[in-house]
Amino acid sequence: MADALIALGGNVGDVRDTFARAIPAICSRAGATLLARSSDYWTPPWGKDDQPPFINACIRIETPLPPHALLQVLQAVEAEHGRDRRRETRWGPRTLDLDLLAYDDLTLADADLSLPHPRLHERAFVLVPLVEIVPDRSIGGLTPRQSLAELSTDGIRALPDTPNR
Ligand code: PH2
Ligand code: MG
Ligand code: MG
Repeated sequence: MADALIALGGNVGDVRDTFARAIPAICSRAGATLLARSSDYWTPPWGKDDQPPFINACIRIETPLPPHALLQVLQAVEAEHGRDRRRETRWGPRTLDLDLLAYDDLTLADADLSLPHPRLHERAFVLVPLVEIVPDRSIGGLTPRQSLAELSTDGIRALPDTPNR
C-alpha cells in the first residue's frame, strides 16, 4: 500500500459538489481508503487573473495502485466530471483538476508524471489545505508548514462545512 497526496481544484460549475462526488470515485477506482480530507478553500485565481476564484482542497489516500495507474484514475475522474483538456487554456478555468502531489517518498520524473509535484511548495492554494492534513510530512525535504511560512495567504479562506463536506 502507498500513501498518496492529491490536490483538488476547480472554478467551473458547482465545484464543492464535484469534489464530493470525485473523492469517492477516486477511492473506488483506486481501491483506496480515504485517510484525510482537508476543508474546502476559496482561493484567488493564480497564473491568470481574469477568471473566477477557485475552490481547492487536498486528500490523503492509501492505495495499492502504482503511481502511473493512480494518475490514470485521476485523469479518468477528471474526464467524468466535465474536464476537457482539448478545450482549455494554460492556468485557465476548469471543472476539476486532480494533481498527484506525492506518493510515499518516491522521486520520479518522466514525460507523464513528476513526483513530488515540482511546484507544490510554491503554491499557497495547495499548501493551505495540505497544512491542515499533513503539516509536518517531509515532501521532497520540505514540510507544508515550512513552505507556507514563506508565502502570502492573502485572499484564501476556509469554507464552512456543508452536508456534502
Ligand atoms: N489551478 C490552475 C491555475 N490557477 N489558481 C488557484 N487558486 N487554484 C488552482 O487550483 C489553480 C489556479 C490550473 O490548474
Ligand atoms: Mg493543478
Ligand atoms: Mg493538473
